[in-house]
Amino acid sequence: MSDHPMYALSEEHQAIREAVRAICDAKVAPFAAEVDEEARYPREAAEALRAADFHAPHVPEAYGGAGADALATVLVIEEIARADVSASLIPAVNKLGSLPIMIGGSEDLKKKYLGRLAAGEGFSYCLSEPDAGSDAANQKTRAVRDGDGWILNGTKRWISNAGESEFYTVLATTDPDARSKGISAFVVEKTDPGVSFGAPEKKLGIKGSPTREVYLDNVRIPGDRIIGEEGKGFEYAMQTLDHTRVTIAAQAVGVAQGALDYALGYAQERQQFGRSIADFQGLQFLLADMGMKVEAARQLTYAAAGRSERGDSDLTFFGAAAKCFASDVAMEVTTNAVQVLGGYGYTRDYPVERMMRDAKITQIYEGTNQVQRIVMARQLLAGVQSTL
Ligand code: COS
Repeated sequence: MSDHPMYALSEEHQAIREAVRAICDAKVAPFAAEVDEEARYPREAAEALRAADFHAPHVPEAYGGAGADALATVLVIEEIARADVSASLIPAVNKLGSLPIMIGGSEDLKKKYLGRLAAGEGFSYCLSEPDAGSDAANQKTRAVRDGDGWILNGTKRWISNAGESEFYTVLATTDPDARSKGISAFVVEKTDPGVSFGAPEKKLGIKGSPTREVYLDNVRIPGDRIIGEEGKGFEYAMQTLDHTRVTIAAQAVGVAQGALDYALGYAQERQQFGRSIADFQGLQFLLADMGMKVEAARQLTYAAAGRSERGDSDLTFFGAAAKCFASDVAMEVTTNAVQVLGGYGYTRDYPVERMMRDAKITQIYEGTNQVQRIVMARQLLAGVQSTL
């Protein structure tokens, strides 16, 4: 038998969780309400995460990054989301934006852009468009060859951290008749002439993470900015989502844990009928269900992270399952946390209504939970078996 702990986090992984939690207690949680209220970028969190190398922990050491494995990256994102989901988009979006390069990019692209990401410049992912949401292959953004380079035109919508990020992975069609086989991926820089941004969307939650349109107006980029092969962009985009849906599951677990922790504390302090409300079995059952579901979501998420790290053949199923299950749990648990706090939970004087609003996006982005169910069913019907 190996001396590896059976079904337990390694000491290294536990140490990462503790380190992130300490930073979040000091530099993320204290600003979360203000960031939400003012719908402003979480600068304090961004600086603290950058200083500790938790802003883009997935970047390999060979490119100047922290070299965190997929499970460690999940732990970082989960812990940040426990304090503030908006701030957890910093490492999550940086992984999403740069993963296409890690999957399909040339060594030169990796050296150039992963190094700058590790040094603190952000990376966003531009797949969605006004008419390409769930139907991601319906790309209208066009990339046309121009001598040695490419010219890009189009509108990308719902782009997380747009304007903050220095770099953008842009999916565009290079052959409009070929649907998914005619899509290619490119790196666009914020400072490329012709790049501009729409007004920040006015959102229900994750107000600290700017969501804006990205406009590409005759943006000319050099030929070496194509990621991998022409026509393979959709494949890279889908492979990327297989991995990053695990990070959305991590956000969901984190925000659910944050809401549960708050509800547990409140239930023991709040007195009604001459005793703490935690003494009532009706509330105990609610809390028990919340704890049980958070833990089930966490286990599925960590199992998916292992598959992401190893590149297992059932990652597509596990990424979709973890994201779908954990985000449904996050919505239920945060809603029930509001219920535990009663009228107080419904006000902005307490953090649980923010957590409930923030949780909602995890059921929507990186593929709606309806799309996740399509992905899971296709995998099951194709006979994909669990690698365990
Ligand atoms: N890994 C590798 N290749 C994949 C893949 C994956 N996970 N998923 C699809 N592909 C490939 C397919 O194999 C197919 O190639 P072949 O024709 O050679 O088999 C090609 O990509 C097209 O796939 P498919 O036919 O399944 O595409 P659909 O148009 O039916 O779309 C869904 C599939 C709906 C699953 C996809 O569009 C999707 O994930 N939509 C949601 C997008 C999303 O998450 N948006 C959020 C943006 S980030 S906030």
